[in-house]
Amino acid sequence: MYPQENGSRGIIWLDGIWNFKADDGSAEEAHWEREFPRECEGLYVPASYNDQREEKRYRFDRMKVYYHRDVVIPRVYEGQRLVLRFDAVAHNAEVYLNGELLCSHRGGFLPFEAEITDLVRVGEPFELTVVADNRIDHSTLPVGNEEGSAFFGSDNAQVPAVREAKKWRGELNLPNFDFFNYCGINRHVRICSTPLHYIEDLTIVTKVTEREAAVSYEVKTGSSRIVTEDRADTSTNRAVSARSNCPDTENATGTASNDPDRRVFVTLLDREGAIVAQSEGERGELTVPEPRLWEPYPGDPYLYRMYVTYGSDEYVEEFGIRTIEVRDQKFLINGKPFYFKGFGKHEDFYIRGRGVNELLNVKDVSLLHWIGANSFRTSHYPYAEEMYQLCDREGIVIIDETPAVGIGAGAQTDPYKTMPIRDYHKEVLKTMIARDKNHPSVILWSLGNEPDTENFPESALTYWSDLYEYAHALDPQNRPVTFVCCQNDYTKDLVTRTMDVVCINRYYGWYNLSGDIEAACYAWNRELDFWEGLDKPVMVTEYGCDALPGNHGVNGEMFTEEYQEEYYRRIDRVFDQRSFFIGEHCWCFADFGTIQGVMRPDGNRKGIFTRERRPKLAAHFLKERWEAIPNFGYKE
Ligand code: E8X
Repeated sequence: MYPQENGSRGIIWLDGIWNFKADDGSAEEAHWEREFPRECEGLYVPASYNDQREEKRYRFDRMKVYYHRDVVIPRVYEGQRLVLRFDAVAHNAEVYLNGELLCSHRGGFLPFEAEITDLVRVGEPFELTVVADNRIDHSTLPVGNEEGSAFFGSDNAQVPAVREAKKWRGELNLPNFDFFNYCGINRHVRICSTPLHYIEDLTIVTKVTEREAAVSYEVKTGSSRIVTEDRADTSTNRAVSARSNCPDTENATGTASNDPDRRVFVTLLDREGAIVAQSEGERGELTVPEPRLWEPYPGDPYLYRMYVTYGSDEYVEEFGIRTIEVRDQKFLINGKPFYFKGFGKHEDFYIRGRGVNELLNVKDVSLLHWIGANSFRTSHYPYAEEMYQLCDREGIVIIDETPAVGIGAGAQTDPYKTMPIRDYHKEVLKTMIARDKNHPSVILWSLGNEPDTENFPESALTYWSDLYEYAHALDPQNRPVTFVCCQNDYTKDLVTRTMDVVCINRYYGWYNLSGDIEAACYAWNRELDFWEGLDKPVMVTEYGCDALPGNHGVNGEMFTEEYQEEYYRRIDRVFDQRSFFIGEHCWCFADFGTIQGVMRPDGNRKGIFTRERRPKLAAHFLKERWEAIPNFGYKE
């Protein structure tokens, strides 16, 4: 559950300057987790560490880095359950409290937490050490490039001197994906307090009928481990030399069902704060007569609030009432055919790297409104939770993607056999859906981006079908499920056509048919002929070309702003001819940092906006186009 400050809950923010030191090879032996070196730097949290200082290692080395700080919990928190929460640490993390391992976590884009109630004493300082590991390989999501081959273009690996030099260089930390491997404590760190008996989870599902909506809810409650006898399931938390801060563990035991003081009450409020419906119990169904539906901007993204109490704990969740359905090659929101206008994005900015950036989120959503977009995909990983909250409120539609990028497109060997990621991928999917399930803005799950589906189509089908079923089973709202298909020989691909929405990334006129937009349009038409017969709605989740801002030409050639503008103008006309074609996401919203390479002049420059968020020429074309395309009924 997202942390909340309210009448029953408090937050101690641990954002700010932390002690920082990159492992120089001696960390393990010298036990930095217990004895943090006095010679260290101050670095800002939350943000990637890579660009905060000029140290070359911070950008290029494969390594662990150590963060450290002292924490004191104010005495007013006496008797409360205390949980240390990390919104995201990339990629793998270990957390130590006073030198003892508190918890560890795999993956850099989802939250994790550990209860510390009995491990700390309020009013007395303790030490926190976080070890963040930036290593990427075949077992991580996103996937690392263990072969060390050039990601884009040729690296002349057949030349003996090149081969020998690569061997001499040894292990690098290369990505199998096209964004900079920004790492560290990328999102907020907080200590969150709740009462000892607390609301652990809330699930909201809405159904709309003719004149009313049924809002069903389920509340999960929990108790601090200091009041439950069985602590076996939190055994990663080892005892630390501090005694419990709760004096009254005896009287506090009990469960929700047998204690009349700890019942669940639920109140449903409208936007103005008026009570719409009320209920009691851990699950139930509330009726909203004549509901105001959540509609994408410029419609009204109306939000209701569910106020839950359980004993002395309380929690408020904003939610929307809306329906989603895929039917007859259409994507229906509230029963109306929706047309996706927008982008693939990144969490990426100067200096902060992939660090949470709420100011930039506000700016980006504002630019989405400005340009007439209604949606984006969280390419290529789940974003910081604050972005989803903002989009709920601003009426932006989200395709929510797991960090499964780099699963062997173009591979010589079957990645589904060689990469040990199957179970982990499922785990990540589960955590993402659990985290984001209540957001009205989230309308489609993406299982991953551009895996191999062409060289090992059968293996791919087994792998992705399993995840597809799993996602449907996990989501209480049962949203549509997709994955994003790489430019490939679509006739060999067996997976893409099995998804609820066909999402394709295509670079006709850029990586192939380079510089020839006319041929690109022709190719698009041939491919769309193919999809037309397959009875699924189709959208493009990436298409685009690099444009260097300020680079112009009368006859637009590659890398000019004119070429990018013409590319979109002419290809978009092709999309307009096809009724089953339900949306266009340009790649990319803004220029972004990535691995160096011969095709990456100061990053990936396919942005419609520059990295500092200035519009390129194509932005003005898209604004004109998208302002004329309604959210609903465009292809009717
Ligand atoms: C690109 C994009 C990349 O940034 C994104 O993360 C995934 C890529 C193209 C795949 N899709 O290069 O700008 C290239 C396929 C070539 C046929």
